[in-house]
Amino acid sequence: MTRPERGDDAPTVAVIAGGVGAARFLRGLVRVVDPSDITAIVNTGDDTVLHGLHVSPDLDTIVYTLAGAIDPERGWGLVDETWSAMRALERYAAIRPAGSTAAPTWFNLGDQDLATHFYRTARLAEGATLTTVTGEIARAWGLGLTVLPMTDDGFRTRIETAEHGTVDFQDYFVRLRHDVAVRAVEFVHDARPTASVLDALGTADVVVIAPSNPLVSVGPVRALPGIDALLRSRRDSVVAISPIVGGAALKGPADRMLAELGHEATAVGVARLYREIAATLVVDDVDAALAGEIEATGIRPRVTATVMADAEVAAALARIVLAAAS
Ligand code: FO1
Repeated sequence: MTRPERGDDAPTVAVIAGGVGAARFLRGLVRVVDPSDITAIVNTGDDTVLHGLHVSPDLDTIVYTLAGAIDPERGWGLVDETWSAMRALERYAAIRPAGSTAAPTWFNLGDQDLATHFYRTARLAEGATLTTVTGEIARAWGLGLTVLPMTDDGFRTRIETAEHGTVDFQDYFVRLRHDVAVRAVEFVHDARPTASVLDALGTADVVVIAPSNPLVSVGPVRALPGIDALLRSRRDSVVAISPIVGGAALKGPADRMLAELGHEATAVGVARLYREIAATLVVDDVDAALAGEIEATGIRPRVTATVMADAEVAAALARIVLAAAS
């Protein structure tokens, strides 16, 4: 791996991030920009509490991916994971009284992954902020970039489904296998962005909106007070990457969710969602024919390969994104 060049003109970059797509982009960006010049601002609307443990899936996906420790098949959790604790829980799940939610086994926490949730939960109980604990976890995994939760306050993404009422995000995503029709997305919070998030988004040379779900990954960050106004005020140096390629999401339910909530499930639909906060939308080669329609929404299209099969493709994408901002 070639080390990124540092120089007076090396840009500082803030990346608004969800989980897998953002993690893959960051894996390329750290090859192009010195990690100490990168700040990832990560969605915490997917966070959940299981077995009394605070689980932050998007933060962990980013940390594990950049540490080279992610399970490449699943895109979440650790590679070479073992599942003894989950198997041991089955004993209690079998005898749990009706109405109890003790010993949930629908959300898989691997034995090594549990250590991260133990540490995070214990440090939060000691009074540390999620920002501080996330910094400690990133340091434990040897990361050079700054990883920030979008807020230190509580924030729950809730999904209104046609068949199961309104449920927490992980109930929708994992328990119901995101295989149910979505009627609405709600953000339940009284949260503020942290000072470090506002500082990173205000001072970075370039802001990138990663190829994450615009509604449930980027949406929570945008729902925090002041974020959209800040992005609008510096729109010219904000570049978004479409997570929709050829009318489909590479991972997860973004395409179906966009359509169900009245948006177009194409790069044009993504352009409409971002045109006020970003000057450029990077779209995949397969969507080249949509460039005119994207331009007509008021955002400048940049067409290139966005499917990050490996870190080299991700690095090439990162170079193009940075060039598009300048
Ligand atoms: N996703 C699943 O589909 N099933 C799981 O059992 C599961 C467990 C899990 C544990 C830790 C973690 O950090 C992520 C986990 N995920 C699981 C992924 C997670 O639900 C999603 O990646 C995000 O919340 C959507 O961005």
